[in-house]
Amino acid sequence: MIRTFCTNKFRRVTELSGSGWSFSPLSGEFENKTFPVVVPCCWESLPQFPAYRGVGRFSKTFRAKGDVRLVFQGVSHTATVYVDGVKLGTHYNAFTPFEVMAKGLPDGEHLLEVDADNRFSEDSALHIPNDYMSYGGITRGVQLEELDTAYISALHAVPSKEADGTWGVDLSARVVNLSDRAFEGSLQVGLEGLAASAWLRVSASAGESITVKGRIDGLSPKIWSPESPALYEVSALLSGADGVIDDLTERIGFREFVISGRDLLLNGKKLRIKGFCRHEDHPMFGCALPIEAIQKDLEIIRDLGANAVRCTHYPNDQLFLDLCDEQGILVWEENHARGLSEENMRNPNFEPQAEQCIREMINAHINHPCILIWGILNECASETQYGYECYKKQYDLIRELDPSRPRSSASCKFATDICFGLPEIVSYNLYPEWYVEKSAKDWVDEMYNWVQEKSEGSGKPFLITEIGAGAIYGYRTPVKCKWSEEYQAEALSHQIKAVLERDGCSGIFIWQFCDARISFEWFASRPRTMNNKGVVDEFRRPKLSYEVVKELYHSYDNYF
Ligand code: ADA
Repeated sequence: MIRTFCTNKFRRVTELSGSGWSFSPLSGEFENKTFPVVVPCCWESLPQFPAYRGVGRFSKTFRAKGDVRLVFQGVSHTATVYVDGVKLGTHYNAFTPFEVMAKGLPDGEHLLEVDADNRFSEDSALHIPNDYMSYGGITRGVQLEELDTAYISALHAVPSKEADGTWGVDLSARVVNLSDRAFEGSLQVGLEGLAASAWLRVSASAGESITVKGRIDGLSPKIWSPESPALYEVSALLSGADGVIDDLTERIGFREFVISGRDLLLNGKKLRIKGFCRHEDHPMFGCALPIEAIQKDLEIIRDLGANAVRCTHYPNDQLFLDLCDEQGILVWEENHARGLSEENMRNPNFEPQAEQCIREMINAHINHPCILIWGILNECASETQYGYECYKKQYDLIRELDPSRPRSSASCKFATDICFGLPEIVSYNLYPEWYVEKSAKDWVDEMYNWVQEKSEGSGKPFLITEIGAGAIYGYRTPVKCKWSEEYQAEALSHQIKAVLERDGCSGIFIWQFCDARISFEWFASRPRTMNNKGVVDEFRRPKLSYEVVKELYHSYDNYF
Protein backbone atom coordinates (compact mmCIF):
# COMPACT_ATOMS: atom_id res chain seq x y z
CA MET A 1 0.00 0.00 0.00
CA ILE A 2 1.37 3.39 -1.07
CA ARG A 3 -1.57 5.71 -0.22
CA THR A 4 -4.84 5.17 1.63
CA PHE A 5 -6.85 6.25 -1.42
CA CYS A 6 -6.75 5.47 -5.15
CA THR A 7 -4.47 7.89 -7.00
CA ASN A 8 -4.93 6.50 -10.52
CA LYS A 9 -7.97 5.09 -12.26
CA PHE A 10 -6.64 5.37 -15.82
CA ARG A 11 -2.84 5.06 -15.55
CA ARG A 12 -1.64 1.44 -15.51
CA VAL A 13 -0.19 1.07 -11.99
CA THR A 14 1.15 -2.13 -10.42
CA GLU A 15 2.17 -2.16 -6.80
CA LEU A 16 5.52 -3.94 -6.40
CA SER A 17 5.40 -3.87 -2.59
CA GLY A 18 4.62 -7.27 -1.13
CA SER A 19 6.13 -10.72 -1.68
CA GLY A 20 8.29 -12.11 -4.47
CA TRP A 21 11.41 -10.14 -3.49
CA SER A 22 14.75 -11.65 -2.59
CA PHE A 23 17.39 -9.98 -0.43
CA SER A 24 21.11 -10.61 -0.69
CA PRO A 25 23.85 -8.82 1.29
CA LEU A 26 26.83 -7.88 -0.88
CA SER A 27 29.29 -8.40 1.97
CA GLY A 28 29.70 -10.17 5.31
CA GLU A 29 28.97 -13.66 6.57
CA PHE A 30 26.00 -14.21 4.25
CA GLU A 31 27.52 -12.52 1.21
CA ASN A 32 25.50 -13.24 -1.92
CA LYS A 33 23.22 -15.71 -0.13
CA THR A 34 19.59 -14.91 -0.94
CA PHE A 35 16.68 -14.64 1.46
CA PRO A 36 13.00 -14.33 0.50
CA VAL A 37 11.58 -11.07 1.90
CA VAL A 38 8.44 -8.97 1.76
CA VAL A 39 8.89 -5.31 0.83
CA PRO A 40 8.85 -2.84 2.57
CA CYS A 41 11.68 -4.42 4.51
CA CYS A 42 14.48 -3.31 6.82
CA TRP A 43 17.13 -5.98 6.77
CA GLU A 44 17.80 -5.32 10.47
CA SER A 45 14.43 -7.00 11.15
CA LEU A 46 15.72 -10.23 9.55
CA PRO A 47 17.20 -12.68 12.10
CA GLN A 48 20.56 -12.83 10.32
CA PHE A 49 21.11 -9.07 9.92
CA PRO A 50 20.30 -7.18 13.13
CA ALA A 51 23.38 -4.95 12.78
CA TYR A 52 24.41 -5.23 9.12
CA ARG A 53 26.00 -2.07 7.77
CA GLY A 54 26.73 -2.40 4.10
CA VAL A 55 25.01 -2.81 0.75
CA GLY A 56 22.07 -5.15 0.32
CA ARG A 57 20.48 -6.08 -3.01
CA PHE A 58 16.73 -6.50 -3.37
CA SER A 59 15.59 -8.26 -6.54
CA LYS A 60 12.22 -8.94 -8.15
CA THR A 61 11.00 -9.76 -11.65
CA PHE A 62 8.07 -7.91 -13.22
CA ARG A 63 6.15 -7.94 -16.51
CA ALA A 64 5.67 -4.68 -18.42
CA LYS A 65 6.33 -2.94 -21.70
CA GLY A 66 7.07 0.53 -23.04
CA ASP A 67 7.97 3.55 -20.88
CA VAL A 68 7.96 2.35 -17.28
CA ARG A 69 8.24 4.60 -14.21
CA LEU A 70 9.35 3.02 -10.96
CA VAL A 71 8.37 5.08 -7.88
CA PHE A 72 10.03 4.39 -4.52
CA GLN A 73 8.54 5.98 -1.39
CA GLY A 74 11.74 5.30 0.58
CA VAL A 75 15.01 3.36 0.29
CA SER A 76 17.42 3.56 3.21
CA HIS A 77 19.57 5.29 2.88
CA THR A 78 21.24 5.37 -0.56
CA ALA A 79 19.63 3.55 -3.50
CA THR A 80 20.99 2.41 -6.84
CA VAL A 81 18.34 0.99 -9.20
CA TYR A 82 18.92 -1.39 -12.12
CA VAL A 83 16.48 -2.91 -14.63
CA ASP A 84 17.80 -5.86 -16.64
CA GLY A 85 21.30 -4.98 -15.42
CA VAL A 86 21.14 -1.37 -16.68
CA LYS A 87 21.67 1.30 -14.01
CA LEU A 88 18.72 3.70 -14.14
CA GLY A 89 19.40 5.99 -11.21
CA THR A 90 20.50 6.62 -7.65
CA HIS A 91 18.97 8.47 -4.72
CA TYR A 92 20.24 9.66 -1.33
CA ASN A 93 18.05 9.83 1.77
CA ALA A 94 15.76 7.21 3.24
CA PHE A 95 12.90 9.57 3.95
CA THR A 96 11.87 11.08 0.61
CA PRO A 97 10.35 9.51 -2.51
CA PHE A 98 12.11 9.25 -5.86
CA GLU A 99 11.56 7.72 -9.29
CA VAL A 100 13.51 6.15 -12.12
CA MET A 101 12.40 5.64 -15.74
CA ALA A 102 12.95 2.55 -17.88
CA LYS A 103 12.19 3.68 -21.43
CA GLY A 104 11.09 1.45 -24.29
CA LEU A 105 10.99 -1.89 -22.44
CA PRO A 106 10.06 -4.81 -24.73
CA ASP A 107 6.92 -6.64 -23.68
CA GLY A 108 7.83 -9.44 -21.26
CA GLU A 109 9.56 -10.20 -17.96
CA HIS A 110 12.22 -7.89 -16.56
CA LEU A 111 14.55 -7.94 -13.59
CA LEU A 112 14.48 -5.10 -11.05
CA GLU A 113 17.48 -4.84 -8.70
CA VAL A 114 17.73 -2.22 -5.95
CA ASP A 115 20.99 -1.84 -4.03
CA ALA A 116 20.42 -0.17 -0.65
CA ASP A 117 23.45 1.16 1.23
CA ASN A 118 23.18 2.11 4.94
CA ARG A 119 26.86 2.81 5.57
CA PHE A 120 28.13 6.04 7.11
CA SER A 121 30.72 8.08 5.25
CA GLU A 122 31.59 11.64 4.22
CA ASP A 123 29.25 11.07 1.24
CA SER A 124 26.37 11.05 3.71
CA ALA A 125 25.92 14.35 5.53
CA LEU A 126 22.48 13.61 6.98
CA HIS A 127 22.54 9.89 7.75
CA ILE A 128 25.29 9.84 10.38
CA PRO A 129 25.74 7.87 13.64
CA ASN A 130 22.94 9.40 15.70
CA ASP A 131 20.30 9.15 18.38
CA TYR A 132 18.08 7.25 15.96
CA MET A 133 18.74 4.33 13.63
CA SER A 134 19.63 4.61 9.97
CA TYR A 135 18.24 1.29 8.81
CA GLY A 136 18.95 -0.55 5.55
CA GLY A 137 16.39 -1.61 2.98
CA ILE A 138 13.47 -0.75 0.77
CA THR A 139 11.67 0.79 3.72
CA ARG A 140 8.50 2.16 2.09
CA GLY A 141 6.21 1.19 -0.80
CA VAL A 142 7.21 0.67 -4.45
CA GLN A 143 5.01 0.95 -7.52
CA LEU A 144 5.45 0.44 -11.26
CA GLU A 145 3.63 2.59 -13.82
CA GLU A 146 3.29 1.93 -17.56
CA LEU A 147 2.98 5.36 -19.14
CA ASP A 148 1.68 6.79 -22.39
CA THR A 149 3.46 9.57 -24.30
CA ALA A 150 2.99 12.07 -21.45
CA TYR A 151 2.07 11.89 -17.78
CA ILE A 152 1.28 14.01 -14.72
CA SER A 153 4.26 13.69 -12.36
CA ALA A 154 2.85 15.95 -9.62
CA LEU A 155 -0.45 17.67 -8.81
CA HIS A 156 -0.43 20.37 -6.12
CA ALA A 157 -3.70 21.89 -4.89
CA VAL A 158 -3.35 24.56 -2.19
CA PRO A 159 -6.60 25.96 -0.75
CA SER A 160 -6.96 29.55 0.48
CA LYS A 161 -9.83 31.47 2.02
CA GLU A 162 -11.11 34.62 0.31
CA ALA A 163 -12.16 37.81 2.08
CA ASP A 164 -15.80 37.03 1.28
CA GLY A 165 -15.57 33.69 3.12
CA THR A 166 -15.52 31.53 0.00
CA TRP A 167 -12.50 29.37 -0.85
CA GLY A 168 -10.21 29.00 -3.85
CA VAL A 169 -7.65 26.33 -4.77
CA ASP A 170 -4.36 27.18 -6.47
CA LEU A 171 -3.51 24.35 -8.89
CA SER A 172 -0.07 23.43 -10.14
CA ALA A 173 0.54 20.32 -12.24
CA ARG A 174 3.83 19.04 -13.58
CA VAL A 175 3.46 17.29 -16.95
CA VAL A 176 6.28 15.26 -18.55
CA ASN A 177 6.37 14.69 -22.31
CA LEU A 178 8.10 11.33 -22.82
CA SER A 179 7.87 11.30 -26.59
CA ASP A 180 10.33 12.59 -29.17
CA ARG A 181 7.62 14.84 -30.60
CA ALA A 182 5.86 17.90 -29.24
CA PHE A 183 2.77 17.27 -27.08
CA GLU A 184 -0.34 19.41 -27.36
CA GLY A 185 -3.20 18.64 -25.00
CA SER A 186 -5.24 19.69 -22.00
CA LEU A 187 -5.56 19.03 -18.29
CA GLN A 188 -9.04 18.83 -16.76
CA VAL A 189 -8.89 19.23 -12.97
CA GLY A 190 -12.02 18.46 -10.93
CA LEU A 191 -12.84 18.79 -7.22
CA GLU A 192 -14.96 15.83 -6.21
CA GLY A 193 -18.12 16.75 -4.37
CA LEU A 194 -17.81 20.49 -5.12
CA ALA A 195 -18.94 20.43 -8.79
CA ALA A 196 -16.00 22.62 -9.72
CA SER A 197 -13.26 22.16 -12.29
CA ALA A 198 -10.57 23.91 -14.29
CA TRP A 199 -9.34 23.38 -17.84
CA LEU A 200 -5.62 24.00 -18.44
CA ARG A 201 -3.86 23.95 -21.80
CA VAL A 202 -0.70 21.81 -22.02
CA SER A 203 2.00 22.38 -24.62
CA ALA A 204 5.38 20.64 -24.22
CA SER A 205 8.21 20.11 -26.66
CA ALA A 206 9.82 16.67 -27.10
CA GLY A 207 11.12 15.31 -23.79
CA GLU A 208 10.18 18.48 -21.91
CA SER A 209 8.70 18.73 -18.37
CA ILE A 210 6.43 21.70 -17.86
CA THR A 211 4.34 23.15 -15.04
CA VAL A 212 0.82 24.36 -15.73
CA LYS A 213 -1.04 26.48 -13.20
CA GLY A 214 -4.64 27.45 -12.62
CA ARG A 215 -7.15 28.29 -9.91
CA ILE A 216 -10.69 27.29 -8.94
CA ASP A 217 -12.68 29.93 -7.03
CA GLY A 218 -15.99 30.49 -5.32
CA LEU A 219 -16.07 27.27 -3.29
CA SER A 220 -18.05 26.60 -0.11
CA PRO A 221 -16.50 23.38 1.20
CA LYS A 222 -16.73 21.61 4.53
CA ILE A 223 -13.79 22.72 6.67
CA TRP A 224 -10.97 20.36 7.73
CA SER A 225 -10.34 20.40 11.49
CA PRO A 226 -9.16 17.98 14.20
CA GLU A 227 -12.76 17.60 15.24
CA SER A 228 -14.13 17.18 11.69
CA PRO A 229 -11.39 16.30 9.14
CA ALA A 230 -13.33 16.76 5.86
CA LEU A 231 -11.30 15.73 2.79
CA TYR A 232 -11.80 16.27 -0.94
CA GLU A 233 -10.21 14.48 -3.89
CA VAL A 234 -8.69 16.55 -6.67
CA SER A 235 -8.53 14.62 -9.94
CA ALA A 236 -6.62 15.59 -13.06
CA LEU A 237 -7.18 14.04 -16.49
CA LEU A 238 -4.51 14.59 -19.15
CA SER A 239 -5.81 14.39 -22.73
CA GLY A 240 -3.98 14.42 -26.05
CA ALA A 241 -5.25 14.30 -29.64
CA ASP A 242 -6.65 10.78 -29.11
CA GLY A 243 -8.32 11.38 -25.75
CA VAL A 244 -7.32 10.70 -22.14
CA ILE A 245 -3.77 9.37 -21.76
CA ASP A 246 -3.12 9.81 -18.03
CA ASP A 247 -4.67 10.73 -14.70
CA LEU A 248 -3.67 11.54 -11.14
CA THR A 249 -5.79 12.05 -8.02
CA GLU A 250 -4.63 13.85 -4.89
CA ARG A 251 -6.49 14.73 -1.68
CA ILE A 252 -6.82 18.05 0.16
CA GLY A 253 -8.56 19.64 3.13
CA PHE A 254 -9.82 23.20 3.52
CA ARG A 255 -8.39 24.68 6.71
CA GLU A 256 -6.98 28.06 7.57
CA PHE A 257 -3.82 28.11 9.72
CA VAL A 258 -2.46 31.60 10.38
CA ILE A 259 -0.38 33.48 12.93
CA SER A 260 -1.88 36.35 14.88
CA GLY A 261 0.72 37.96 17.16
CA ARG A 262 1.86 35.21 19.56
CA ASP A 263 -1.08 32.97 18.63
CA LEU A 264 -1.57 30.09 16.20
CA LEU A 265 -5.08 30.31 14.74
CA LEU A 266 -6.62 27.19 13.24
CA ASN A 267 -9.86 28.07 11.45
CA GLY A 268 -9.98 31.27 13.46
CA LYS A 269 -9.56 29.64 16.87
CA LYS A 270 -6.49 29.93 19.11
CA LEU A 271 -4.86 26.49 18.88
CA ARG A 272 -3.19 24.65 21.77
CA ILE A 273 -0.82 21.96 20.47
CA LYS A 274 -0.58 18.85 22.68
CA GLY A 275 1.75 16.55 20.85
CA PHE A 276 4.38 13.87 20.74
CA CYS A 277 7.62 13.57 18.86
CA ARG A 278 7.59 10.23 17.05
CA HIS A 279 10.32 8.24 15.31
CA GLU A 280 9.30 5.79 12.58
CA ASP A 281 10.68 2.87 14.56
CA HIS A 282 9.48 -0.55 15.64
CA PRO A 283 11.28 -3.66 16.97
CA MET A 284 9.53 -5.90 14.42
CA PHE A 285 9.76 -3.62 11.34
CA GLY A 286 12.60 -1.17 11.89
CA CYS A 287 11.47 2.04 10.17
CA ALA A 288 9.30 0.11 7.66
CA LEU A 289 6.08 0.19 9.66
CA PRO A 290 3.05 -1.30 7.87
CA ILE A 291 -0.12 0.78 7.93
CA GLU A 292 -1.58 -1.40 10.69
CA ALA A 293 1.33 -0.55 13.00
CA ILE A 294 1.14 3.15 12.11
CA GLN A 295 -2.57 3.13 12.89
CA LYS A 296 -1.94 1.49 16.28
CA ASP A 297 0.45 4.33 17.12
CA LEU A 298 -2.16 6.91 16.17
CA GLU A 299 -4.80 5.16 18.28
CA ILE A 300 -2.49 5.32 21.30
CA ILE A 301 -1.60 8.96 20.57
CA ARG A 302 -5.29 9.88 20.44
CA ASP A 303 -6.00 7.84 23.60
CA LEU A 304 -3.35 9.93 25.34
CA GLY A 305 -5.32 13.08 24.47
CA ALA A 306 -2.73 14.37 22.00
CA ASN A 307 -3.79 16.34 18.91
CA ALA A 308 -0.41 16.54 17.13
CA VAL A 309 2.70 14.63 16.07
CA ARG A 310 6.12 16.07 15.28
CA CYS A 311 7.84 13.91 12.65
CA THR A 312 11.29 13.64 14.21
CA HIS A 313 13.63 14.11 12.48
CA TYR A 314 12.71 13.54 8.85
CA PRO A 315 9.80 13.48 6.36
CA ASN A 316 7.43 10.63 7.14
CA ASP A 317 5.73 7.97 5.03
CA GLN A 318 2.72 9.12 2.97
CA LEU A 319 0.65 6.45 4.75
CA PHE A 320 1.25 8.17 8.11
CA LEU A 321 0.27 11.56 6.68
CA ASP A 322 -2.81 10.13 4.92
CA LEU A 323 -4.02 8.64 8.23
CA CYS A 324 -3.39 11.95 10.02
CA ASP A 325 -5.40 13.75 7.31
CA GLU A 326 -8.28 11.30 7.78
CA GLN A 327 -8.22 11.38 11.60
CA GLY A 328 -7.58 15.09 12.11
CA ILE A 329 -4.15 14.74 13.72
CA LEU A 330 -1.99 17.85 13.32
CA VAL A 331 1.57 17.45 12.05
CA TRP A 332 4.85 19.33 12.24
CA GLU A 333 7.00 17.86 9.48
CA GLU A 334 10.69 18.63 9.12
CA ASN A 335 13.58 17.96 6.77
CA HIS A 336 16.13 15.33 7.71
CA ALA A 337 18.66 16.57 10.27
CA ARG A 338 19.46 15.98 13.92
CA GLY A 339 22.10 17.64 16.03
CA LEU A 340 24.49 18.61 13.23
CA SER A 341 27.42 20.76 14.40
CA GLU A 342 28.94 23.51 12.28
CA GLU A 343 31.60 20.98 11.29
CA ASN A 344 28.89 18.57 10.12
CA MET A 345 27.18 21.41 8.25
CA ARG A 346 30.45 22.27 6.50
CA ASN A 347 30.47 18.84 4.85
CA PRO A 348 30.14 19.85 1.15
CA ASN A 349 27.34 17.31 0.81
CA PHE A 350 25.27 18.86 3.62
CA GLU A 351 23.62 21.78 1.83
CA PRO A 352 22.74 19.98 -1.41
CA GLN A 353 21.43 16.96 0.52
CA ALA A 354 19.42 19.08 2.97
CA GLU A 355 17.94 21.21 0.19
CA GLN A 356 17.11 18.15 -1.94
CA CYS A 357 15.28 16.74 1.08
CA ILE A 358 13.23 19.94 1.43
CA ARG A 359 12.32 19.96 -2.26
CA GLU A 360 11.29 16.29 -2.26
CA MET A 361 9.41 16.63 1.05
CA ILE A 362 7.32 19.61 -0.08
CA ASN A 363 6.77 18.27 -3.60
CA ALA A 364 5.38 15.03 -2.17
CA HIS A 365 3.54 16.35 0.92
CA ILE A 366 2.26 19.86 0.13
CA ASN A 367 -1.35 18.68 -0.27
CA HIS A 368 -1.71 17.17 3.23
CA PRO A 369 -4.01 19.38 5.34
CA CYS A 370 -2.63 17.77 8.55
CA ILE A 371 0.77 19.42 8.01
CA LEU A 372 0.63 22.82 9.73
CA ILE A 373 4.31 23.68 10.10
CA TRP A 374 7.45 22.99 8.06
CA GLY A 375 10.49 22.48 10.30
CA ILE A 376 14.19 22.35 9.49
CA LEU A 377 17.51 21.40 11.08
CA ASN A 378 16.62 20.04 14.52
CA GLU A 379 19.27 21.21 17.04
CA CYS A 380 21.81 22.12 14.38
CA ALA A 381 24.34 24.98 14.56
CA SER A 382 21.91 27.87 14.91
CA GLU A 383 24.32 29.63 17.29
CA THR A 384 26.97 30.22 14.60
CA GLN A 385 27.13 32.66 11.68
CA TYR A 386 27.81 29.80 9.24
CA GLY A 387 24.82 27.96 10.63
CA TYR A 388 22.70 31.12 10.29
CA GLU A 389 23.48 31.29 6.55
CA CYS A 390 22.43 27.65 6.11
CA TYR A 391 19.23 28.16 8.11
CA LYS A 392 18.38 31.25 6.06
CA LYS A 393 18.85 29.46 2.73
CA GLN A 394 16.64 26.61 3.82
CA TYR A 395 13.92 28.84 5.24
CA ASP A 396 13.98 30.84 2.00
CA LEU A 397 13.66 27.63 -0.04
CA ILE A 398 10.61 26.55 1.97
CA ARG A 399 9.02 29.98 1.45
CA GLU A 400 9.63 29.66 -2.31
CA LEU A 401 8.14 26.15 -2.52
CA ASP A 402 5.18 26.65 -0.16
CA PRO A 403 4.29 30.19 1.03
CA SER A 404 1.13 28.82 2.68
CA ARG A 405 2.68 27.37 5.84
CA PRO A 406 4.72 28.88 8.73
CA ARG A 407 8.25 27.69 9.40
CA SER A 408 10.24 26.87 12.49
CA SER A 409 13.20 24.93 13.83
CA ALA A 410 13.66 23.15 17.15
CA SER A 411 16.61 24.74 18.91
CA CYS A 412 18.74 23.60 21.84
CA LYS A 413 21.05 26.63 21.70
CA PHE A 414 19.21 28.33 24.57
CA ALA A 415 20.49 31.92 25.06
CA THR A 416 22.97 31.67 22.17
CA ASP A 417 20.61 31.04 19.29
CA ILE A 418 20.96 33.74 16.59
CA CYS A 419 18.35 32.43 14.13
CA PHE A 420 15.03 33.32 15.81
CA GLY A 421 14.58 36.30 13.50
CA LEU A 422 14.19 33.97 10.49
CA PRO A 423 11.14 31.75 11.13
CA GLU A 424 7.54 32.63 11.96
CA ILE A 425 7.51 30.40 15.07
CA VAL A 426 10.15 30.07 17.83
CA SER A 427 10.70 26.52 19.11
CA TYR A 428 12.88 25.06 21.85
CA ASN A 429 13.87 21.59 22.99
CA LEU A 430 14.21 21.83 26.79
CA TYR A 431 15.00 19.05 29.29
CA PRO A 432 14.51 20.50 32.76
CA GLU A 433 14.71 17.83 35.50
CA TRP A 434 16.69 15.62 33.12
CA TYR A 435 19.74 17.23 31.44
CA VAL A 436 19.24 20.61 33.14
CA GLU A 437 18.98 20.52 36.92
CA LYS A 438 16.33 23.21 37.10
CA SER A 439 12.62 22.92 37.79
CA ALA A 440 10.48 22.67 34.69
CA LYS A 441 8.79 25.96 35.48
CA ASP A 442 12.05 27.81 36.07
CA TRP A 443 13.74 26.58 32.89
CA VAL A 444 10.71 27.09 30.63
CA ASP A 445 10.15 30.60 32.07
CA GLU A 446 13.85 31.46 31.78
CA MET A 447 14.03 30.54 28.09
CA TYR A 448 10.66 32.09 27.25
CA ASN A 449 11.70 35.36 28.86
CA TRP A 450 15.11 35.35 27.16
CA VAL A 451 13.40 35.01 23.78
CA GLN A 452 11.03 37.91 24.54
CA GLU A 453 13.69 40.20 26.01
CA LYS A 454 16.93 39.33 24.16
CA SER A 455 16.13 37.71 20.82
CA GLU A 456 14.60 38.48 17.45
CA GLY A 457 11.96 35.92 18.27
CA SER A 458 10.20 38.34 20.60
CA GLY A 459 6.42 38.40 20.17
CA LYS A 460 6.35 35.34 17.87
CA PRO A 461 4.41 32.16 18.65
CA PHE A 462 6.48 30.02 21.04
CA LEU A 463 6.48 26.21 21.11
CA ILE A 464 8.26 23.60 23.21
CA THR A 465 9.15 21.03 20.56
CA GLU A 466 10.79 18.58 22.94
CA ILE A 467 10.57 17.99 26.67
CA GLY A 468 10.68 14.73 28.63
CA ALA A 469 12.70 12.26 30.66
CA GLY A 470 13.96 8.71 30.36
CA ALA A 471 12.51 5.57 31.94
CA ILE A 472 13.51 1.98 31.45
CA TYR A 473 10.28 -0.03 31.04
CA GLY A 474 9.78 -2.15 34.16
CA TYR A 475 12.30 -0.28 36.28
CA ARG A 476 10.29 0.78 39.30
CA THR A 477 11.73 1.89 42.62
CA PRO A 478 10.43 3.87 45.63
CA VAL A 479 13.71 5.80 45.29
CA LYS A 480 12.14 7.41 42.19
CA CYS A 481 15.61 8.00 40.74
CA LYS A 482 16.34 8.83 37.11
CA TRP A 483 15.58 6.00 34.65
CA SER A 484 12.75 4.78 36.89
CA GLU A 485 9.22 4.92 35.60
CA GLU A 486 8.23 6.86 38.71
CA TYR A 487 10.80 9.58 37.99
CA GLN A 488 9.66 9.96 34.37
CA ALA A 489 6.00 10.22 35.42
CA GLU A 490 6.78 12.94 37.93
CA ALA A 491 9.07 14.88 35.59
CA LEU A 492 6.53 14.80 32.75
CA SER A 493 3.83 16.00 35.10
CA HIS A 494 5.94 19.03 36.05
CA GLN A 495 6.99 19.64 32.43
CA ILE A 496 3.52 19.47 30.86
CA LYS A 497 2.06 21.83 33.46
CA ALA A 498 4.98 24.25 33.17
CA VAL A 499 4.59 24.45 29.38
CA LEU A 500 0.80 24.47 29.05
CA GLU A 501 0.44 26.97 31.92
CA ARG A 502 3.11 29.24 30.44
CA ASP A 503 1.37 32.38 29.12
CA GLY A 504 2.50 32.96 25.53
CA CYS A 505 3.31 29.31 24.84
CA SER A 506 1.19 27.72 22.07
CA GLY A 507 1.95 24.13 22.81
CA ILE A 508 4.16 21.18 23.54
CA PHE A 509 5.59 18.08 21.88
CA ILE A 510 6.67 15.48 24.43
CA TRP A 511 9.92 13.68 23.67
CA GLN A 512 8.97 11.05 22.91
CA PHE A 513 6.05 8.78 21.95
CA CYS A 514 7.86 5.41 22.08
CA ASP A 515 11.34 4.12 22.89
CA ALA A 516 13.34 3.92 19.69
CA ARG A 517 16.52 2.25 18.52
CA ILE A 518 19.65 4.37 18.09
CA SER A 519 22.74 3.77 15.95
CA PHE A 520 24.96 1.40 17.88
CA GLU A 521 27.94 3.52 16.70
CA TRP A 522 26.61 6.56 18.57
CA PHE A 523 26.09 7.59 22.20
CA ALA A 524 27.39 4.64 24.17
CA SER A 525 25.67 5.86 27.34
CA ARG A 526 22.17 5.18 25.96
CA PRO A 527 20.91 2.17 27.95
CA ARG A 528 19.90 -0.75 25.70
CA THR A 529 21.26 1.20 22.69
CA MET A 530 17.83 2.79 22.71
CA ASN A 531 16.42 6.23 23.36
CA ASN A 532 14.33 5.39 26.42
CA LYS A 533 12.23 8.57 26.76
CA GLY A 534 9.08 7.03 25.35
CA VAL A 535 5.80 7.19 27.25
CA VAL A 536 5.44 3.67 25.88
CA ASP A 537 8.34 1.32 25.24
CA GLU A 538 9.30 0.04 21.80
CA PHE A 539 6.58 -2.62 21.97
CA ARG A 540 4.10 0.17 22.82
CA ARG A 541 3.73 -1.09 26.42
CA PRO A 542 2.66 1.85 28.60
CA LYS A 543 4.99 3.12 31.32
CA LEU A 544 3.72 4.70 34.54
CA SER A 545 3.85 8.10 32.82
CA TYR A 546 1.15 7.00 30.35
CA GLU A 547 -1.76 7.65 32.70
CA VAL A 548 -0.16 10.87 33.99
CA VAL A 549 0.20 12.28 30.47
CA LYS A 550 -3.26 11.02 29.48
CA GLU A 551 -4.97 12.74 32.41
CA LEU A 552 -3.11 15.99 31.86
CA TYR A 553 -3.49 16.15 28.07
CA HIS A 554 -7.22 15.43 28.29
CA SER A 555 -7.58 18.18 30.87
CA TYR A 556 -6.48 20.82 28.30
CA ASP A 557 -8.72 21.69 25.35
CA ASN A 558 -7.48 21.80 21.75
CA TYR A 559 -8.09 25.56 21.85
CA PHE A 560 -7.38 28.31 24.34
C1 ADA B 1 17.47 16.09 21.45
C2 ADA B 1 17.14 15.52 20.07
C3 ADA B 1 16.32 14.26 20.13
C4 ADA B 1 16.81 13.32 21.24
C5 ADA B 1 16.74 14.08 22.57
C6 ADA B 1 17.25 13.21 23.72
O1 ADA B 1 16.52 17.04 21.83
O2 ADA B 1 16.44 16.45 19.26
O3 ADA B 1 16.46 13.59 18.88
O4 ADA B 1 18.13 12.95 20.98
O5 ADA B 1 17.62 15.19 22.49
O6 ADA B 1 16.65 12.15 23.95
O7 ADA B 1 18.21 13.63 24.36
